[in-house]
Amino acid sequence: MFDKILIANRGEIALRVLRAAKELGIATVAVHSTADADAMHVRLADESVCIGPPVARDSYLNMPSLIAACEITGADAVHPGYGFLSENARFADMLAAHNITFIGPKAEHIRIMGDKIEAKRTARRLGIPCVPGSDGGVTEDAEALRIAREIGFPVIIKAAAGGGGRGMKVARGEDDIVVALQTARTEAKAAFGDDAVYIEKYLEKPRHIEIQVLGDGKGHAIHLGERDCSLQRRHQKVWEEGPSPALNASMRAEIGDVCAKAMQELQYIGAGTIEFLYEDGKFYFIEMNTRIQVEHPVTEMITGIDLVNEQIRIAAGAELSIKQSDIVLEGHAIECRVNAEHPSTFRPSPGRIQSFHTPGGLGVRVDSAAYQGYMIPPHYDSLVGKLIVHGRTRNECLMRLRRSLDEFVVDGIDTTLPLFRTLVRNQDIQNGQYDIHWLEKFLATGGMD
Ligand code: MV4
Repeated sequence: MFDKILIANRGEIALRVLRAAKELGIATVAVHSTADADAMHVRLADESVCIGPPVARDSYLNMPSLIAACEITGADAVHPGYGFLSENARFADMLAAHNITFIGPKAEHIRIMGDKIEAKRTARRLGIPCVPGSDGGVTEDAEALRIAREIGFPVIIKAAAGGGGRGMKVARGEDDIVVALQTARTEAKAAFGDDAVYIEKYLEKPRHIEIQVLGDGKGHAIHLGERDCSLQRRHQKVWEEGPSPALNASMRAEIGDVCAKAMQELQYIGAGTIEFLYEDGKFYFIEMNTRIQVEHPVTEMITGIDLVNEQIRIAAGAELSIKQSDIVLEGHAIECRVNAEHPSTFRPSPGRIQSFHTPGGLGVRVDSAAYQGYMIPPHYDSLVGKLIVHGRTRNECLMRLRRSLDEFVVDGIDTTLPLFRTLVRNQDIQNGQYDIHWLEKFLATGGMD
């Protein structure tokens, strides 16, 4: 096992990793920018190193500073959390060259999944169902038109280097395809320095359902059920829940087994998430994330598995502590991302938290690095904390979420808590009847006015 883990992140995920490390008896090193000198992850770590100025590019994304921080403190492993360097294959390679373990998958797998064309090709080879579309990249107008006619309109053109919704163009008919292709290529080049794009059938009203997987690279891989992340705004997830209100046990087992077998074949190491669009009873692979995700607590609440503990142990060479038959999904969990934003305009609201009171009680978890008097810096994402609630049934979970939201107090800044108090009382949400466009439509039609 590792002696000391450096946590290359900040905020609630840095605390989450710190807690898992401490429970394994592993010493922790926090790193921080000058803007985060009084952050909670710095206070709770055994040691801390300042790695640069507030701008993330010069601190949390600064690979030489992070390597130096490992060498100064004698850390033998790095947990990247999510965001920042968590899916950077060069960082994984650089750590390996310095004999430091990257707590995550092989660099090769990060690289494959980072290229959305390569990811889809790999998924298809492994028997994972994909959205119909081009086999690889598309450069020529005639080729794009031929593929679009073959799969049928509407189609969507996506950047190979994109993901998370950036660089997508929908073409509804033959007249749109040339402009969509050229615009997508130009925007992809500008945003990612890579103009490679691919084409897919555009699904009109899917849900976003993702499968959590764990592999030990030693021949074992399992799935831990799904999370339904359809409630998003501008490609930012707002509310995540599991199990999905749209699935039954046999569909879950079927897609889960496909994912687990694929990860076994790939000899995937660590935690991963396979993202699907789900429409009319069918799953379509879109992307794979090779990191721990913001919404991982939903899965932890319904499985009882500590995903970060598994990540650390697997990276240290251990085998999976559980087999597929040990995974029993129990009850229902919902996560609300409480952001420092106005609840209807979503304008960021950095500033000092005047009072902070978090809900508690059976089935209630709050993952947050905030505290009374904490100054939210303007340089990073606006997450104040995650409220995760578990119940024996979805309805019990909704009622528990309602009372937890009513207990939660964050004064001094705007937060999205009022949005969640409205959503938890909404009939469509209570019925589980929503797709990826529901939230934006709700907001556009005055749902929060
Ligand atoms: C799609 C799609 C419809 N059809 N692909 C957006 C984020 C990226 N991960 C994939 N995205 C989409 N891909 C096909 N073939 C619609 C979206 C999409 C979306 C997906 C998940 C959650 C919210 C979304 C909001 C708008 C569009």
